[in-house]
Amino acid sequence: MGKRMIIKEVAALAAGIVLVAVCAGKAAVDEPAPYGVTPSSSQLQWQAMEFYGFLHFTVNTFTDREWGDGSEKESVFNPTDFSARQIVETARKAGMKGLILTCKHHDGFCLWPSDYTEHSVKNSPYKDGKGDIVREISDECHKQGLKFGVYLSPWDRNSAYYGKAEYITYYRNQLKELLTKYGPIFEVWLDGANGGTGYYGGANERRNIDRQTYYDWPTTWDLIHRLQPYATIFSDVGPGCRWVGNEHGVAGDPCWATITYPRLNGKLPMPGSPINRQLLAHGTRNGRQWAPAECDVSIRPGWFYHKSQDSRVKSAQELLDIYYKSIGRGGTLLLNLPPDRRGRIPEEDVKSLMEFRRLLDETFAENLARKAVLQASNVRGRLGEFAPVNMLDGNRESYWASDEAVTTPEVTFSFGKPITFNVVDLRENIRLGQRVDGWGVDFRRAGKWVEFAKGTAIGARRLWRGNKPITTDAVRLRITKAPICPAISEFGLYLEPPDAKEAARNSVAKKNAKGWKVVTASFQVGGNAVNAIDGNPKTLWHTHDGKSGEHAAPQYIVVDMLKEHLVAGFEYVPRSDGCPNGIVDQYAFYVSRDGKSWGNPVAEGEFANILNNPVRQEIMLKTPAKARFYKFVAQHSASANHISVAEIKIIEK
Ligand code: FUL
Repeated sequence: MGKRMIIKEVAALAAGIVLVAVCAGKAAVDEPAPYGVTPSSSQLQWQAMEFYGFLHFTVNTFTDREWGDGSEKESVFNPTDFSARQIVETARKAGMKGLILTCKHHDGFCLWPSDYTEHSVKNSPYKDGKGDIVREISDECHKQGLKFGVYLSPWDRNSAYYGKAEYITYYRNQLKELLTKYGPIFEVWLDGANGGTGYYGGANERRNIDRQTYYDWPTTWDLIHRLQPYATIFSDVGPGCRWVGNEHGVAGDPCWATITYPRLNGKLPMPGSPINRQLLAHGTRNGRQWAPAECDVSIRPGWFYHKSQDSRVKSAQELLDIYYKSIGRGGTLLLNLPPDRRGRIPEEDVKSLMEFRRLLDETFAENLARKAVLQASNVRGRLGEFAPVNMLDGNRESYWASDEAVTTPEVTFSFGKPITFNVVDLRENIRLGQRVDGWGVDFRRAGKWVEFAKGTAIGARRLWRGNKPITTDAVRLRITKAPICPAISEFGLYLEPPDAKEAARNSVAKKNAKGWKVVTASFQVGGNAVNAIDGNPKTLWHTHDGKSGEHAAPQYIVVDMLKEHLVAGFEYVPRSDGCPNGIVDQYAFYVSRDGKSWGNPVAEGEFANILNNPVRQEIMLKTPAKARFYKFVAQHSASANHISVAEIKIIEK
């Protein structure tokens, strides 16, 4: 069918509505056959939410930690001015369509009065033990029109059962409580962090489990499906949606909704198995499973509230950049808003979110493509069911499709008066699978086509953000590669307001003074220990040498600050090149006035969750100490048998 059909339409919205109406009765007849694996109806609903929030709130909020070890007393959980209304309202005003609450994080503390443990709100001072945070947040979500989801950490550092068979029953019992008492649940969030040291009912030991077999996940997934048939199950391996492979909220480019997981001993990998992060970020073209990416990120460096991070809330422009790299690459965006010790979203965070919302609203207020006259190289059907104007009606269901054999059709958008844009917005009708392998968008300059944007995957949504606004009288969309006819449901051209791209606010960085010296380091290659204090996070001190191989933790470095300083704390900056090797997750820190007598460490502990979220770690001393020398000991690395340090910085009083 090589015919070249020219269809002219004035793209008035009214025309779009008429065409959709026609399409409703007729679509099934000549609709293109679905391609490859396709989403379930709950996955489609989930995908349409696009943007929703995470609430990390528990004992950690009060102990200033990222991971509790399970020994926390219930009495520490004591929000002074908790307001589910303020939290949900903030999320709603930011444009979020749902909220997922950490009902139980790794420390095992339950935000609802579970019948199966004493380690919960019922033994906390909050509302004299009569409170139920899960109830308050879920009720408020339903009241304000947001969906509600639950995070129930499989790893429980409090439970004496953990590591034994009983724990699985305990875990499922808790899941049943959450899935039967709090209304509809849109997502169940199953974390991959698992096993290791913990309190475990007072045993204080390391418990390792076999991630493939211990949890018997398929039975738990069935339970979830039975109790909440519309809930999407999140984990690094789905089955509903997949982790994107990082905690920066950034999807790969391209990011396919389908994925083929490599088998482990002939079986599908289970949550927490080591899966190549690039595979998670990109998915697999024509993959076996529909498990689209969910991009999780916190508005602050940590997942829980820490006062010390009040000045490091992501700016509206930083959030916008994440939006384009997550939702704009076909994923969903799960943005964490950590309530503070009052039990409210802090003012700084609200301000940044509202500004972010304003920038988004201003950007997407008007689809300039609606002003165009459209010409398609090919249109499927005769009654306009699949006409290109369907791409302008804001409806994911209606779409432009070409005849069966036409896989590289084009549409030209001609404007009576020139328009100015810098953002392109594309969607496929994913109900029919992910069909497009290549696309391009051009604009016309002095009668010639100039390429503006191009890519491979489209999927649920593809946003392209140009650096400079383009003024033009015509734009062309080309589908350049597809195995079958495409089904494009939306096409938009938008102009961002000028302040959308302001330079991202710099977070306050502590600088090492020039001239400080490395006195000694336990191991270094060619003097590279100095890289830990050179102020350049791109250069590393690492204990991996081409000749002698890897040198495992513990490793230390001693630095002379040349004169006495009042040391209030220090920062460990992990490598940021995407490679996890050598990232330190346990440390000790010493100070000395003379470089000879050191005494006990002035700080010691874990950099919790650093592997998944490799951001700089700020550790404050209990009391500032006068010192000329400091010693940083990397006691354990989270990956590989050596250690790596981008920077160690001193925070002065
Ligand atoms: C991780 C956890 O270990 C973090 O603490 C946080 O909850 C993050 C969203 O998931 O795996």
